[in-house]
Amino acid sequence: KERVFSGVQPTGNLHLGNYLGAIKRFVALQDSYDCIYCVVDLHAITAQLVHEDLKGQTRSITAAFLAAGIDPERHIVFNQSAVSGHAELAWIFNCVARIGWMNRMTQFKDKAGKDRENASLGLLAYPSLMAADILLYRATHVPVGDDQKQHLELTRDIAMKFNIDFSGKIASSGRAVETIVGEERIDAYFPLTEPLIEGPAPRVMSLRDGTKKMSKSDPSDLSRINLTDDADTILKKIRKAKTDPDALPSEVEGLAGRPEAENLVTLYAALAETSRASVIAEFGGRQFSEFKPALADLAVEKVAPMNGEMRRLMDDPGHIDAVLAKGAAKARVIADETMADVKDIIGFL
Ligand code: AQP
Repeated sequence: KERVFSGVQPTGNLHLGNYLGAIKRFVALQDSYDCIYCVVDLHAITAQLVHEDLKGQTRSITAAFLAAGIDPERHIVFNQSAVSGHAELAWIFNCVARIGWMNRMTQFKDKAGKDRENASLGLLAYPSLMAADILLYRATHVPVGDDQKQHLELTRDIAMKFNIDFSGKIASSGRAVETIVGEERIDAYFPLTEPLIEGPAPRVMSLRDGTKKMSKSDPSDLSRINLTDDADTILKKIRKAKTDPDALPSEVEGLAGRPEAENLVTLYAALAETSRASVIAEFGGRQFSEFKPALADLAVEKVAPMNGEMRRLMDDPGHIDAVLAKGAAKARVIADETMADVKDIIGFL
């Protein structure tokens, strides 16, 4: 079976964007791939070094994985810092990647803001660590939201450069995984990972501004629906969601140029597991005052069971820690093998 890797940062409450753009897809891929799902705590310290409760956040993301339906027995669930290969391979990739590649990343520009000189070096090197996460397991597919597309292209660039720079050694190591047919044929060690960005809602937008993505770090809690929100909070947030004054259009095409309306219809469709066209067939021509309560009821119906299960799991942190430790042991077996190969290919004694 081909291998899937993806990660989520323990940097705050998970929201519907994380769920619909990533975690729901993680669950669906379990039947067709060997899956490795990671709570990426090393990434969490790139933008902000000190966290009040990093352990609690790590357990909470793990609880969300399990509550959503990820099976840690059949697949691997662990936290990144428990497997040292991530940091080790990231260092090597820091020497493969070029500074110019990192400087072009839009996430770095957004997160560093105007004061770039003061951003952590880790924030600049974030995509290098992400490439290490994926390639440590030689994963072939990575399910992510649309915001991660550029980082995945960089992962491919890093894999390609490593494969080319060390092609002779890779060929003689007997560990080549594939031969790339392009301008030239080379023996590759790392696969060129495919992003899996399709899915019902690869880019969920903020409830306060339809042009910004729904984000954990948005200062306004009204901008997102957290998986931990109760029914009243969800109702309130959807009631207050920004919209334009017009009714919903009678055709899907009518959503163009109406980002807030488009976002709410996309959310409804993703939650109901239907198409936007059928949402419009049902609600087209109706006012937001009618559509919003229906959307809120649906969101509550979908979020509440997961919320309950997360709370139940969080009552037993010992169990969550045991799941992570077991997952890390399984991950380490694959990671150690890759690191031994990589060290040999580079020529470390
Ligand atoms: N709005 C979104 N729509 C669809 N998918 C999304 N993802 C994040 N936001 C959206 C996807 O969720 C996965 C885990 O995200 P992460 O925590 O690793 O990364 P992030 O992009 O930093 O998440 P946030 O919530 O947006 O946090 P901040 O505010 O720190 O930027 C990823 O697959 C991501 O694509």
